[in-house]
Amino acid sequence: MKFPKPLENSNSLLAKYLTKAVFEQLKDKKTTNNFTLKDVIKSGVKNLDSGIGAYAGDEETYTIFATLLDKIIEEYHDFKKEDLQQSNLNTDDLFAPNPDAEGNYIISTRIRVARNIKGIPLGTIISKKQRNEIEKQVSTILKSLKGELAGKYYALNNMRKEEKEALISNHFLFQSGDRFLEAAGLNRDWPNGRGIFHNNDKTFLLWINEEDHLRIISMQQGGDIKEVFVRLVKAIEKMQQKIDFAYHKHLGYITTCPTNLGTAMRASVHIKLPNLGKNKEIFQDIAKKYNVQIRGIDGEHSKSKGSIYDISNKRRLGISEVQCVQDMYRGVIALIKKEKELERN
Ligand code: ADP
Ligand code: DAR
Repeated sequence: MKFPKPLENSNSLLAKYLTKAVFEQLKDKKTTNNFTLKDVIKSGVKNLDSGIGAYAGDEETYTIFATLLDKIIEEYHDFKKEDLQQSNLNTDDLFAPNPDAEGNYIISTRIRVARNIKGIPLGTIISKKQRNEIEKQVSTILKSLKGELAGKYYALNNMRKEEKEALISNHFLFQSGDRFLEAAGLNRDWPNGRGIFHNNDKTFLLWINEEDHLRIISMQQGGDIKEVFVRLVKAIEKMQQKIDFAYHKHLGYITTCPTNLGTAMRASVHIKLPNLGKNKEIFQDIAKKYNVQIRGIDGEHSKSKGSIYDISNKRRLGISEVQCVQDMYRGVIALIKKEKELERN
């Protein structure tokens, strides 16, 4: 393997931390699942506009390639090697009265966590057989859920095009992976082994074999963030009664992308902010101050539509799940306050 020269034209964290010395140290290493340095970096080498540029193939990747990944993780999450991840799913610890009870700004709230099954390779190198086994195991557990979480599983293989498009347009279903995920090998055998479960109210959803083995999702219209969090915790507790998830005392929940490590949680609102949309600098300053990320409303790398933005916690590692939601909440409060000020000008 030769040093990937194209990285010299990239501003990704991969480009920053894969020095010639680190490359020489890691170029012949591989995990017991034969995940190599080339596998770790291929998405970032192909997509020079990556922010991170690296993906894992299994839990071991984070140990074998720690010389590179620890630096990326430390900078992205501001998380030191000696820090430990502290999980807290106690919903009583969350202070989040609805910040928009009148419904003038917040369209919808969604909180998700990623989970991967202990001992099974991640989506980047999982075999077709292993992926299908996950689909069978997880969909069987989901079909046994009762009460508010009861619902139906839809394998992408058997889903009609119109059904799929309707779920995507309503923000319930994932689209086939973008070029970053494609280059990482996450779209292999698409749509085999992929599917979505949702309860009858479509407020609890679970994705199987998208970017991670599971994405556990709670979502609803409006800004009752606490209610969304309570439902998510209930769903997580049900799933972890039956499945042993990959967890590390330093890195927390193990995920395919280093940006999702730790809580693996993204808590977001879709929110109408027309005036902030016209004052991008103020918008970005508030987002930076409150550690929130601004996205478009049709998934990562998408654009805002109708002055509606996806606002979510940026930090996922080194803070607890309650703090992730609290980060998003505080950011939303500050953004609504500024939007109201700008309305008056
Ligand atoms: P994630 O990694 O959390 O899944 P994405 O940005 O890829 O994030 O979003 C996945 C899907 O979830 C997209 O269809 C997006 O429109 C939808 N989504 C994210 N946040 C919200 C929200 N607060 N309300 C409604 N839909 C949402
Ligand atoms: N686009 C890749 C991944 C960034 C985080 N998003 C994920 N994991 N969906 C990048 O390196 O920018």
